[in-house]
Amino acid sequence: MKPNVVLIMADSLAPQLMGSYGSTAGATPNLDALAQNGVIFDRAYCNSPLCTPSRASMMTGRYVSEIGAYDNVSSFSSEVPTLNHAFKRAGYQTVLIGKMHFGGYDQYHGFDQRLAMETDYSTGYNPLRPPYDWTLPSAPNPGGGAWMAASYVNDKAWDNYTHHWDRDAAIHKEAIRFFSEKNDNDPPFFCCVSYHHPHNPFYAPKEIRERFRENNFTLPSVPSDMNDRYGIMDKWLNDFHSQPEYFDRIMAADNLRWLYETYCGMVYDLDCHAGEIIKLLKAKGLDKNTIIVFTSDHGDMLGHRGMVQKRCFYEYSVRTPLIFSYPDHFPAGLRVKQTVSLLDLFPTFASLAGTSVPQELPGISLLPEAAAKSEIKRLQGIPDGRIVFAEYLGEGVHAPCFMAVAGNYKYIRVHGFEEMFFDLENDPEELENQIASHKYSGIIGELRSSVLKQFNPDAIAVQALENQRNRNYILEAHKK
Ligand SMILES: [Ca+2]
Repeated sequence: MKPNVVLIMADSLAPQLMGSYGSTAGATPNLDALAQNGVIFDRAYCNSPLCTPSRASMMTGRYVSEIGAYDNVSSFSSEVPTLNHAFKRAGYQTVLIGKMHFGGYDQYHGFDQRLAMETDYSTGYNPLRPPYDWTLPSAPNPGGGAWMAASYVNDKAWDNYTHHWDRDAAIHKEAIRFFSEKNDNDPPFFCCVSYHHPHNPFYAPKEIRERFRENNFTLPSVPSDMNDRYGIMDKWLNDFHSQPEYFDRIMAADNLRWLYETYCGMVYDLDCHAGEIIKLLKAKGLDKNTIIVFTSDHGDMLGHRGMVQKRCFYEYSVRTPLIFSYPDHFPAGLRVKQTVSLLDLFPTFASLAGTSVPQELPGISLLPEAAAKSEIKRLQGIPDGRIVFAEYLGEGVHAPCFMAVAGNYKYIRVHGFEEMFFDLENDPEELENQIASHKYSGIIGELRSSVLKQFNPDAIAVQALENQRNRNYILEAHKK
């Protein structure tokens, strides 16, 4: 009997705020228990730290430059197979409950059914979304305004912003109904329940926020010369996010406390929802034959390095939680240190469903790691030092940007402009760019070659700019 797969997704959840990843905030008791009974991937990365591209790349198992899903507006072709098609070929029902932020007309991409569908993001290709143009000077987001750095300041503007809260409640209601109606002799299903929390703007009801009042958060702080440490990509993104205007207000101790209390309140709400799903699956007897996977599309900088939002390749932005739970099949409490990425979900799910992938994909099945500890040595494991890549080809930057991470080393390439290199073990806050350090020249060389072997930055720049030009042409047409 094929196992059901339930993928629970957060949006913008930095794993660093979860108990199972070391946080003491206590925002994730249910997800921590899931991790304790399952396999937790310590070093999981998304492959493009922004909603639409991250999700498109996760769903297709391919890099966004290959499928044209560059930013939050661009679409990818309905002819690119997704992991849904793998499930469907194996006889699964495929259901999406909640958010997926697909760009373009195809809002299904192989999902049989969508419940609690987005109402605000992308209910079809909207050519009137603000255009992005890498050839224009660095500037604040033309369409973002209050959603950028301003939303990281406690100025009461968001005190009554209940949209994400309400939408998540609606998504959750559909999820509970869906699982309530399932029985263990039904055909297998793949169900993705995808919430908004803890995506900014930040709002949590007072009583939820106050749960975290006494917590001794380690709040981010930056050195006084932080401005000199920013690379070109940081400066572009800070401009795009209007970070310079709000930096002092964001980084004030009182404000950071509010930010972390509220963020944890949103994470807590998400955790309660996940907990109810897990409990319901158990009550229905579905837990024995259901794999639960938990992840997020990317994280949020939350003031680390003085930055906000995502889009960049620092740990708070590009890392994601990744937990697999399949009691009696996967080992309990296995912590995988190896670098993995969301591209690995497609091959993993295809092998769980017992079907093939459509073509050679860059990801690998994580099942060897998820199998019993004693079996790992026998199975073909993930080679040490595996390099994981990410791209950023969206709004706010002005050239293709790439990341390669292997072990504790991270290489960033802003094509045609700059390279950066960080030793995450000695410098977890990523404050010391070691690109010129002789000590690391060998590793830097290897990571640089790996990026240039994996991607063709010049060709990607041409494609991305052409895509922007075409969309701007259409936008102008619609304005007449
Ligand atoms: Ca997102």
